[in-house]
Amino acid sequence: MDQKSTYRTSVRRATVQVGGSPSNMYRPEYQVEQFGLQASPRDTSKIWELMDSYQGSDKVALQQSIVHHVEYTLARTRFDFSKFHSYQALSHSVRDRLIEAFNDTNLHFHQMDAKRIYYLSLEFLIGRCLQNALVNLDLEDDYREALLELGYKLEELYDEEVDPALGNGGLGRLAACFLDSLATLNYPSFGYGIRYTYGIFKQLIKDGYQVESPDFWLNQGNPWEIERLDVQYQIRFYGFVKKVWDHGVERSVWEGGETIMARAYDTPIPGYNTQNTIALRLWKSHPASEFDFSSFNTGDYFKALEQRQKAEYITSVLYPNDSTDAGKELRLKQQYLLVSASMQDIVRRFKRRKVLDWNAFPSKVAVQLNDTHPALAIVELLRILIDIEQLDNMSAWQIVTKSFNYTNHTVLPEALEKWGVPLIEKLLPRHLEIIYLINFLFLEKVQQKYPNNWGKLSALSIVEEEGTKKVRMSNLSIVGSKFVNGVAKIHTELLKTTIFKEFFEMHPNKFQNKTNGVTPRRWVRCANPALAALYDRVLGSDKWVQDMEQLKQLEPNATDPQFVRDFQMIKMENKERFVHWIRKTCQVDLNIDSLFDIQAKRIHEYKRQLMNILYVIYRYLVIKESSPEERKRIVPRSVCFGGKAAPGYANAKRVIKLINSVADVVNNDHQIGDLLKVVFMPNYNVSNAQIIIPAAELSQHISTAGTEASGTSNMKFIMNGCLILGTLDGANVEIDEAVGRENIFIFGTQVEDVDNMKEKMRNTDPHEYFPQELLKVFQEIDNGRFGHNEELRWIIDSIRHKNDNYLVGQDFKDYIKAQQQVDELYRQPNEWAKKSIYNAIRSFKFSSDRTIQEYAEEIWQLKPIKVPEPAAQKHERVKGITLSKSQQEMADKIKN
Ligand code: NBG
Repeated sequence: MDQKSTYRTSVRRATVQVGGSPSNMYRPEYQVEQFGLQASPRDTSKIWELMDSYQGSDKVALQQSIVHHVEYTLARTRFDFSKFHSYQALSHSVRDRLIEAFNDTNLHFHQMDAKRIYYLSLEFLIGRCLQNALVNLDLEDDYREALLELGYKLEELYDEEVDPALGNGGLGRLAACFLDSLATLNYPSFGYGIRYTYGIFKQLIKDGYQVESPDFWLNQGNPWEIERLDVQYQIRFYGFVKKVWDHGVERSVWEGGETIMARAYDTPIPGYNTQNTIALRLWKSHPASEFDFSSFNTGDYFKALEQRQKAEYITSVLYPNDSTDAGKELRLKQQYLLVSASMQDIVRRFKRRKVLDWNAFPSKVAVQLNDTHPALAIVELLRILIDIEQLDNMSAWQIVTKSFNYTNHTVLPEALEKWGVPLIEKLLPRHLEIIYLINFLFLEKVQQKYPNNWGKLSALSIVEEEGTKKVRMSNLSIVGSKFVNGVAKIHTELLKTTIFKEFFEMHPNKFQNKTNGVTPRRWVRCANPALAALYDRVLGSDKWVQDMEQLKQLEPNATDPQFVRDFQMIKMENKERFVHWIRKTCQVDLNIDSLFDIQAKRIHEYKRQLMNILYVIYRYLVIKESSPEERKRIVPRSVCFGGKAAPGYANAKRVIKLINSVADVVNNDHQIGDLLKVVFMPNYNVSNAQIIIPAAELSQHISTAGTEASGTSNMKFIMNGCLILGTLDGANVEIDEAVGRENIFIFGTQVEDVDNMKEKMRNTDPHEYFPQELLKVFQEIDNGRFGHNEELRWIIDSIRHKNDNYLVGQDFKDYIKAQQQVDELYRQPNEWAKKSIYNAIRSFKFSSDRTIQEYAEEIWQLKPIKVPEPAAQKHERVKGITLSKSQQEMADKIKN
C-alpha cells in the first residue's frame, strides 16, 4: 500500500525535514489592500506572521491535530472516543488542512483577477469526502500511519461517513466529477447548488418491493461544510411589478410578496497534487427575519414561527426524479433560489474589482447551466443588470448572451422542462416580463431570417402557445447562451437533427459536443487502490492519475503473463470484497468463480433492466432443461442489479419487484446451485458504487439506441477493467471506438433503424414480433412461476400489446447471441483478462480531465491559474503577487 514514498510526485508536502526535525512549509502572503480593506487602519503584519506556515503533516503533527479535535471540537475525553468520534476528529483535522489551501486559493484568484467558471447545478452527487480529500492532499498514508498508533484503521473510519446524496444519478455525479477535474487542472471555478436537508431517498427492499425512506444525511453533523453566516442573499417570490419613471426612463420595480434568505455553505474541493482547492457553494433557505413582528405583536407567536418553517421548507428535499420533469411549484422555487443567490453572489464578486466595467463581465464570468434546471439564471442576471444596475436592455442582453452556456443531458420528451406561464407569472412576475422581452427580440430575428414562416416561429419560440401557455426552458437556454452542448457524439448529433433542429439550422456554430468523463481520482485511485498501485509500479510514478494518457504505455503489458496475473489477482480481491458486502447487505452467497455481471443505474424503461431480467429467466429455463453433461459447460453467473426507481414511476418499481421475485426462485432452486444467482443490491449510491464497480467483470449498458444521452458508469466500469455488453447508444459508441470492437459486446438495433423497428412492432402480430424464447418467458411469468402476482403480468403487458416502445422484443434475439459470446469468452480466462485490461488502459479518453479541458478551451475561454506551492524557506514564499507580463497579455486576450 505504501506507494507514496516511491511513486508519488507530490508538490503538496506541508512539512519538510530541516536538520532531522520536521518543519512546516510557508504559505504565500497577499496584499491586504487589494481586498477592499485599504481603509482599515489596522496593521495586519502580525496576523500574516502568525499564519505564515501550513499545519504540519508529519506523524506527530497529525496525531496532535486529531486528539486536539477530539477534545476541543467534539468535547470528548481523549481517552474515550468511539470509531465515529475518531472519524469526526480525523475529518476536522483534514478539514483544517483543506481550509488553508481553500483560503489561499480564493486569495490567489482574487489577486490575479481571474476569470472564473461557475457551474450551476440543481444536483451534486459528491459522495463521501474523507478518502477523496486524503488522496488529493497526498495525506492518506501519513494519516493511516498516524491513526494506527492511536488504535484505528483508516479504512474502517471511511465507512463511518454518510454519503451526501444530493443528486439523482448521472447528471449530479457528472457535476461532482467536473469539480474534481476543475480543481485538479487549476481552473478558477465555483460549483453552485442546493444544500437539501434530505438527499435522494434511501431505498429499502421489503417483500421484493422498493420502499423509500428519508435520507436525513445531516443527522450526525457535516464536518466538510463551512457555514457562511456572512454570505446571505434576499430572495423574493410572488409580489407585483411597479413601473416608475426615472430621468425619462421607465424602470421596473419588483415589490411585495414574500422574501426569504439563501445562506451559503461551502464544501472545499481539493485538486489532486496541487494547492488549488475550489468551492462547492450550496444554498439553504432561511427565514428573512427571526420573527414576523406583526404576528408577534398581535400575540400570534406560533404563526410567526410557522412562517419561519415555511422558508426552511424550500430547500428541504431533493426531487427524486431522474430524467422526468416534476413541474411542481416548490421545485420552481428551488430553481429560482439557486439562481438568484448564485447570480447575486457572482455579481457581488465582479463588483469587487477595482473599476466597474460591465462590458468586462463576460471576460471574467462564464456560467455553465447543467441542464435547463438553472435556466432562470439567464433571466435573473438580466433582471439584476436592468432593474438594479440600470443598464439598458440591449447592453444587458449582450452581456448575458456572452456569459452563459447550456449543456443538454437528454432528448427524452418527458424530461424537457416546461413551466406554465400562469405559475411563472404568479411566482416571478418580473421574470415573465423579461422572458417575453427576450422572446420578442429573438422572434424578430427569426422573422428576419425566415419571413412569415410560422412553422419556424412556433418551433423556435420560447413560449409554447398551444393549450395553456408554457415557457420552454430549453429554448430559453439556447437563446440565452453562447454555446450549447450535448454529452456524447451521438447525442449531440441527435440534438442537431431532432429536438433542436431548427436552432441548429439557424445557429450551427452554437452547437458543440463535449463527451462526458469521470474522475480517475475517485473511480480508480480511491475505488481500486490495488489497480492504482499496479499502475504506479509498472509506470514508475503516479502521474497517470493526473494524465490518464500515460496508460497508453501499458499496451504491451496486456499480453505480458505477469501483468495479466497481477490484474487477475486484483480483480479477484475486488470480487472478494464485493462478495463480503453482498453477504452482509443481501444475505446471498455468491460464487466467487462465477462471472460477475452487473447493471447498476436508475431504473427506467429506456435503460431496459426489464430485458436483462427477462434474459435471466430465459437462462434459468435453459439451465433447468439441460442435461448433467450440458450443465458442465454452462458458465456460472451472478447477475446483480442496482438502482432506484422514482417513487411515482410504477413500471420501474414493478421491474424491481420482478427482479426480486426471480431472485427468490432462482437462488433457492437447489437444482441450480451456483450456476446462477440473481441479486438486487439495495440503495445504489456513490459509496457502494466504489465497491461494486471494481468487482464487475461484465457490465450492461443496454438502452434502446438514441435514448441514453451518454451514460457515465460505462466509463467507470471500463476504467476498472470490465467488459461492456451494450448497445450503440450514448458514450458506448465512443467506448467501442476507443477499446476496439473485439473488446466489447455490441448488439441491438442501431439508432437510424429505431423508428422503422417501432413501426414494424406496431404493425406486427405480437406472436410473430416476439421471438419464441421471449414468448416462453412470458408464459412462465403468466403461469405464476415467479409468484401469482398480478403486477408481474402488468409488466409484460407494458410491452406485449404492440406497445414495446423500447424494442425489447426486437433486440432480444441479438441480445441472447451477444450473451452467448460473453459465455464463450469467459471460458478462456486469460483472453477475458487481456480484453479487460485493454478496456482499462484504453479508457483515458473518458477522464473528466479531458472533458473539462475541452470545455475550458472551446466554451469558456478559461486559462488555468495555479496557486503557489508551499515554500520550504521563508524567503521563498510568494508575497503580494502582481500579474506577470504574460499573464497580463493573456488576461487582455481573453477579454472580448
Ligand atoms: C443524464 C443522462 C445520462 C448522462 C447524464 C450526464 C439527465 C437528465 N440526463 O445518459 O440520462 O450520462 O445525464 O450527462 O439526468
